[in-house]
Amino acid sequence: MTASYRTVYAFAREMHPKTVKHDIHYGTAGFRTKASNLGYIMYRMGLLAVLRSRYKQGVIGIMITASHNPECDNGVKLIDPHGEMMEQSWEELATKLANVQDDELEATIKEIVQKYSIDMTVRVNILIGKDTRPSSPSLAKSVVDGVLALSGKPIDFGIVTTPQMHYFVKCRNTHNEYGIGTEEGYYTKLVSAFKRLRGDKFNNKNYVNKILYDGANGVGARKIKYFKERLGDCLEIELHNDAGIGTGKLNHLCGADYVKSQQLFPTGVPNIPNQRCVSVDGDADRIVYYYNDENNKFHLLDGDRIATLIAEYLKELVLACGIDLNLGLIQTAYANGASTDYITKTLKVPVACVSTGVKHLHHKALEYDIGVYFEANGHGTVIFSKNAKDKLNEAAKDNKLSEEQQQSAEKLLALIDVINETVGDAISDMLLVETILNAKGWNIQQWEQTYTDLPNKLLKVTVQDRNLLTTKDAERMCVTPEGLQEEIGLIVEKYNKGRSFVRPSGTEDIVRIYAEAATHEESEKLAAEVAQKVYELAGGIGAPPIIP
Ligand code: 16G
Ligand code: MG
Repeated sequence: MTASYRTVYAFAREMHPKTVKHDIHYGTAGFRTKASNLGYIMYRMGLLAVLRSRYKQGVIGIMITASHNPECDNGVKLIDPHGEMMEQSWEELATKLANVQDDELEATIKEIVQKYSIDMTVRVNILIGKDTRPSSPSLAKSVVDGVLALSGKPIDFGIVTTPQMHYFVKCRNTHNEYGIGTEEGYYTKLVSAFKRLRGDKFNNKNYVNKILYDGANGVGARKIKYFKERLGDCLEIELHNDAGIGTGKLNHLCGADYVKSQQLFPTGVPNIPNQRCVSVDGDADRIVYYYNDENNKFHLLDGDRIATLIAEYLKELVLACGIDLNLGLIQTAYANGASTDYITKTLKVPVACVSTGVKHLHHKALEYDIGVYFEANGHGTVIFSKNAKDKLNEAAKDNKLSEEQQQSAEKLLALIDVINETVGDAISDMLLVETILNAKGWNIQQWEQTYTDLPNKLLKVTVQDRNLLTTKDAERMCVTPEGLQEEIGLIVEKYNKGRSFVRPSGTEDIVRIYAEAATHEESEKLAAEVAQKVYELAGGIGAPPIIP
């Protein structure tokens, strides 16, 4: 025991010394910064994963990725046994372990072991995955050293998408009840459910069985090839932005985050009028749909659109089954006001608003029999409770029910298998959307016509210290700096259908501003006015924002 603790320090000192003086925090989605600063953090997260795994008596996952960030960044997050993000109470431990001096590592570990009464003799497996960033292989090596230093067993899954990692972890911990915990098992589960749902009926009415896919030059481009092989004619996927390791510009002028935040068509995808396109992000856990019309006008169908499409379809199927299941939709303050209106007033599905970050949405969604959650940026999934699954399984076999009822239950069961319930999964979400569009016989315009988005604008302001800005009410209200919320209120009042909020980013040293209003010009002006106030009252640095 003592020996392994000594290894911890020796490994740190000799191979993974702390190289950054300032503290770094476990943020919204783990640690994320310049890849060159992450070696020792990776090593320490390897250590933490072993502690967490022994404490939870389950397999823990580690994903190395910086998602939609530039290629020179990287990051790391831990995945808990059910395949969800690591419990929040351990984020503090992660931050502490990341920031202590090398010679304090042993003592910090001992403290954690004591506090949580961790049995350090338990054998544990840690699953490790990484995205396509050139820095990922060496960072993975540092993670492995951390796992070995505390006598855990690292299992390397190589290059995988973030949602694949979440899936693998859940499979291992459910002894493959959730699915087979290999890449092959993942493809087989999703593709066979998709084929079951599609049957031999496609090109249903206006549905066109072809999609252009922007892989963001990342892991999403690699993995879609395995889907293409298996899907065959069932869904024609034309792949673009598929650069190999280190050769393409990951997320540069392409990918889901670029398309959503810039509201622009990506480079590298052919511009064909009215052609349905999708972009995924650098670790393939986000997806957005879009097209250019015949006048070359860009139309975006983001996470809110996907959420409403899914919620509507699920509601129809649940009604057709005649089973009493409660369905809820979870959004964040970024959700377009028009989508929230449509969901509550037209679909009559209850909506909850929570803080930004997948863990908050996921957590809330667990309160429903069927919880649909999506961030506007395209990250989201659906979770089905055990109660829902049990009832559907019964209904599918219940001969007292009508044929239509039984078939609807069967459809819902197949949908569950297309969905990656552990976390938002771009490719799984795409298969789900394609299933629904095909079932409805809709083209992308028909989907878009369900409601009209309010024009909106995202801005950011660099500030001295983003922690000075605090919020409440699911980030919709600003608490400090004093007076800022009142000022925002006064500005918003001037705009027709105006809404705006500000929040400190959890991943960058900036404050984000969101604004929506009746017209494009108004939304831009509103965002800029609010940005100016943030700059003034929250310690903006650099050039002040300009009103258009
Ligand atoms: C991370 C979050 C995402 C959130 C985004 C906000 C996860 C897996 N990802 O990418 O959900 O929308 O951060 O970024 O939780 P921000 O705090 O910089 O605005
Ligand atoms: Mg991502």
